[in-house]
Amino acid sequence: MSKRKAPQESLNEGITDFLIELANYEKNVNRAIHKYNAYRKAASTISKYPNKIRNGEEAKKLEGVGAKIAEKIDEFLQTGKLRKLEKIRNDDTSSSINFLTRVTGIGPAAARKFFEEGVKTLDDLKKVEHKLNHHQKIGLRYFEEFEKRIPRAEMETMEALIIAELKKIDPEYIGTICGSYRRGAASSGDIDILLTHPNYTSQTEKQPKLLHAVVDHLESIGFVTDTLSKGDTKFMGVCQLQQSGDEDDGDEEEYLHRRIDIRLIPKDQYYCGVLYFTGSDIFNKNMRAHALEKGFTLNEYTIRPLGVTGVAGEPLPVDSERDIFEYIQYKFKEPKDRSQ
Ligand code: DCP
Ligand code: MN
Ligand code: MG
Repeated sequence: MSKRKAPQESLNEGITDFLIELANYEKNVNRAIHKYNAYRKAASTISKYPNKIRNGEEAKKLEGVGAKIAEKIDEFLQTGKLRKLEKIRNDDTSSSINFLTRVTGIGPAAARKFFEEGVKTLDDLKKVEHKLNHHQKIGLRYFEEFEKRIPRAEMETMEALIIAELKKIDPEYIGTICGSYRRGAASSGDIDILLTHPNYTSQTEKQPKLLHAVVDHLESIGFVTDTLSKGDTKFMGVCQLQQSGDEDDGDEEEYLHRRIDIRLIPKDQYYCGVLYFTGSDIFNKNMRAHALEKGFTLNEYTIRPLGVTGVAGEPLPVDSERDIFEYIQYKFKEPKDRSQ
């Protein structure tokens, strides 16, 4: 999971930027996840709108844009700013809490707790390092590096390396780099890897070794540098590409440390996992809503039919992403068209 989303590029960038800033404020400071979702949804529809929005009335015709957001759009277009945002930016509590949540491992609740203890800045955090848990300490150590997005070319190099190493451990591993990279993004916030193996299904025993063998191997070649958390099916950590020897003229820049998530998924649930972790989160929400309308419940593991009483039945067999789209009669979308 990456913390900082790429800014939306569109004709209406000013509007989508302020909506995303408001969304983050609602999530991090107020812990109002519904408001966060509402602002994100409005920003997403507006970023897809092909014309330059002239006023709130025009925006209100779009899905997810209500009267209150339309009003803010009018204020922004007329004055070039938003009083609400100016206030939030100038408010010590809001700006400090918002800042602290940029450290991986510090969520809205921890940020508020630190703030109440007088901890507001990176320097403050360094002074109370003993109060941070392991995840937060790593977040602090690599703060500047994790703030930088990963260029697609570097993602491609990491993909090639990871897939090649997987095959060395066991040629039967199946791995897919999902997230924004799979959607074709020019840059990504982190690396999201999904992993499965034909010997591992929801009917067999848990096989944490399948995950740990990969993590240990990536560590042994110096690619994985730190662990944030490691469970039976999910690894969260840090990785770094090594500079290749050939262009070693001394002033070569080192690669940055990057956030990496690896998930091990039973083979029969793999494509529901790939679909979910390819996202975007907004696309997932819309597709789930559509599934419900068609009488199915869809999550990161399975798709199941809903009976007349609303009780979910047995998982349906899935052998590809397309299967899932077909069950719910949803027009197939290539990953690059799944931003909403
Ligand atoms: N996801 C989701 N809902 C969430 C979090 C994640 O549906 N609340 C899914 C969709 C995301 C995917 O998981 O695309 C990966 O999560 P990331 O936070 O890594 O998001 P992206 O990879 O899309 O963007 P980024 O480039 O910022 O990493
Ligand atoms: Mn991620
Ligand atoms: Mg990602």
